[in-house]
Amino acid sequence: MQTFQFHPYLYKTFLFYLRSQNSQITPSAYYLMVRKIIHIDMDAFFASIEQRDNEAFRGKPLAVGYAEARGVVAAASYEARRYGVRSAMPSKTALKKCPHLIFTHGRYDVYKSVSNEIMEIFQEYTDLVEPLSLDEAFLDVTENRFGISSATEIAKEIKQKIFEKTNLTASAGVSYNKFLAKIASDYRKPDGLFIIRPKDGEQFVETLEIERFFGVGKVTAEAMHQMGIKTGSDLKQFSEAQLTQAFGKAGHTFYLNARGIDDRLVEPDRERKSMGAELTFEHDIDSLEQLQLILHEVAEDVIGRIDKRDFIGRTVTLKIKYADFQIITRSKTGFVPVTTFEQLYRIGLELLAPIDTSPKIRLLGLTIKRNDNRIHPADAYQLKIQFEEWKNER
Ligand code: TTP
Ligand code: MG
Ligand code: MG
Repeated sequence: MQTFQFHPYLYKTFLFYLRSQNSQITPSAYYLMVRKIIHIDMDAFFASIEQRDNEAFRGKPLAVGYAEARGVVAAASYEARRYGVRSAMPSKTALKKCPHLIFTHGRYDVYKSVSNEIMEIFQEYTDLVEPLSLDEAFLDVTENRFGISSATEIAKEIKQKIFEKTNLTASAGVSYNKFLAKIASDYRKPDGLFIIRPKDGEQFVETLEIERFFGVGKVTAEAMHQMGIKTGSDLKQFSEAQLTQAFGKAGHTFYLNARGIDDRLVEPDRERKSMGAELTFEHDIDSLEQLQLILHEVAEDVIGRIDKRDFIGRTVTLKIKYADFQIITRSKTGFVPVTTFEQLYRIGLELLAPIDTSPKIRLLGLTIKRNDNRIHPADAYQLKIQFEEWKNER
């Protein structure tokens, strides 16, 4: 069946638009907006590389790190894991669990170059690659360079290519959001491939231990246990208000994740956090009209510097430096990415209007900053208007 495929940002905007219309998303509407996300993670990464490059290590319990008193295990081979040896474990403990554990020192330049090799493979499919560490990344393959409609097919190909190029195995998770794709990649390790389909996501999450949820560390897990929350299904019993009261902003995330929903975008690493420009005037200025002209110039400069496909900043910051070198900044965060001169200039004017221009000013700067892409549903009503605006601008 052919489903609609949205550009990831359109997906996002549309999702919030729907929510603003009717606080509940119907399953069918959600299905129409489905994204295809893959999470790939190398198996026992450092340890597998050492086993690949040294025959003596193959099939043996191996730890990468220092065996000395204060050493810790960076990576453990699967053979070592059978004895309970894990990453971040003190070497002393590891040796107690597995007395014949072999230690070898890390070769980080080699790990980095293997990492580059796998990242290159990901890039063959899409620009939307978000590396999380040397050995793993998210890919949004909703649209991909080969027009392959099956994300599972892509995941298989990638695993194959990684093996051909590096002689190492990776595990892949395929799903419709980051949260589930990451859990899926871990589910059948090593050399695994696991798919969580949209129709199964919510049920899958019910059985999930709370420790596996995104953002649940030791402290949060303990707090949840106190509340009687052990699994996703326990978590679901709590209202959004209860969860935000207990966990602040994260509570909102837990509420959505418990329903298999995760709106975070795959954000390419090379996407800059912010892009800006500023101008120091030859002569200090105190007229608003003149500042507006300068704003015009600076805004053009900033827009000229951003790559419109990749940069999705929504926060605009105006910086003013007075003649006495005092600096003030004023920011505004909108609901759609600022990508055009008209948008940026308009927001810049709004920020400039209330600023005191009676003391002389020596510098004006303008920056667009990338945000995390969460928008609180309470703010979502605004999107209706902005969605229309955004459509017109396309
Ligand atoms: P991971 O992907 O977490 O682990 P892994 O690849 O060794 O094993 P798995 O098959 O479960 O994915 O981390 C990747 C590499 O990062 C790992 O090989 C070593 C390094 N690392 C550390 O140096 N310290 C740590 O605490 C962890 C978790 C990893
Ligand atoms: Mg790994
Ligand atoms: Mg990893």
